[in-house]
Amino acid sequence: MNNTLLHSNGMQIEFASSSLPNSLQAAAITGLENKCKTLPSALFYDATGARLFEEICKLPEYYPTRTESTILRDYAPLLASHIGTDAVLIDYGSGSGEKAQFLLDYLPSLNAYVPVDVSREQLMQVAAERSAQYPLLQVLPICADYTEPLEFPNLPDGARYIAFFPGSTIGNFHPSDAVTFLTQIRSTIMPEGKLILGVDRRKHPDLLHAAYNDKLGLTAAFNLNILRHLNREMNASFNLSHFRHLAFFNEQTSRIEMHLESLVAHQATINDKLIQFDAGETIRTECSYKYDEESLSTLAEASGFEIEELYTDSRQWFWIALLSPSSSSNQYCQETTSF
Ligand code: AVI
Repeated sequence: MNNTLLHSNGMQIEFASSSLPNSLQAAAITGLENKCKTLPSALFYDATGARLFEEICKLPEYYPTRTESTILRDYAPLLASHIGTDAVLIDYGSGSGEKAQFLLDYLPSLNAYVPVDVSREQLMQVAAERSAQYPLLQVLPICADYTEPLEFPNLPDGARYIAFFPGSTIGNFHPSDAVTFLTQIRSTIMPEGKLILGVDRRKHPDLLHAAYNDKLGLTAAFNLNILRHLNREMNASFNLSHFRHLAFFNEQTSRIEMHLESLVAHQATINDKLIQFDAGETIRTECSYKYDEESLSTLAEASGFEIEELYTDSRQWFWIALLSPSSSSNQYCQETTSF
């Protein structure tokens, strides 16, 4: 059965049955119709993409996951002392729940652990595992897209909320969207809560280049898989051999950009729409912003936070930032945010 969605330009868009939400399908088509073609990074994560990403995290060149884990392991006792007693830990995009595990071991008096993830199966598995591991802990899983405003049923009154957003996924948000998301977190944890945020630091472009152009070609496979996903879920006809993976550090915007470059002039269809490609034309599939102290402070301030602590690793490649809502009222304007 086909579904329809009203596009912002007033046109009706038809969607074939698909496990992809209509909004994501609409964003894919709008992005491909742009002069500079883009696709939403959320499309990376079908089952194959999720598996490839897990493998990328183990690659020698891909330092963020390992580095963040080192910081979490080293500073967990200190982070636990900031979290204090009787807190509720909200794990945004809990995934396999591995990262929160570093903290949970040091939080015997946590009031509740709230993993939030769209993948119901993985969420329920994490919830079951944590309940078994910590029989006195309330585990309250929420199956949702964490970028949407969340409803938190059954949370204890008067508890302090600690938001946990590791993985440097904040880097995959455009800075203005990062402000919107962090502002939303701030209103959830107000007035006494804290945010523990994983942030990838700006570093030498060669290191960044290697991390997104690994020798085994897993990042290239991860990038190209987005087209396979669209072929399956949106009745698209992309020929993967007409594209190549392209990733580079854009110094001006301080972000890694991943693109798929069309090697030849050709056409493809998606949900019966014809998309033309010139030779050398690209689809931008992901941005991964790398922060320095100034841009991180700007982001924190624009979202109504102040930086309490910055924990880093011996090579200074990554931060676990501890943020608290700033005391002044939120009078920040997103348009003034520049990075
Ligand atoms: C999920 N995210 C933090 C990863 C990153 O590094 O931006 C996604 C990724 N893309 C390519 N490799 C990993």
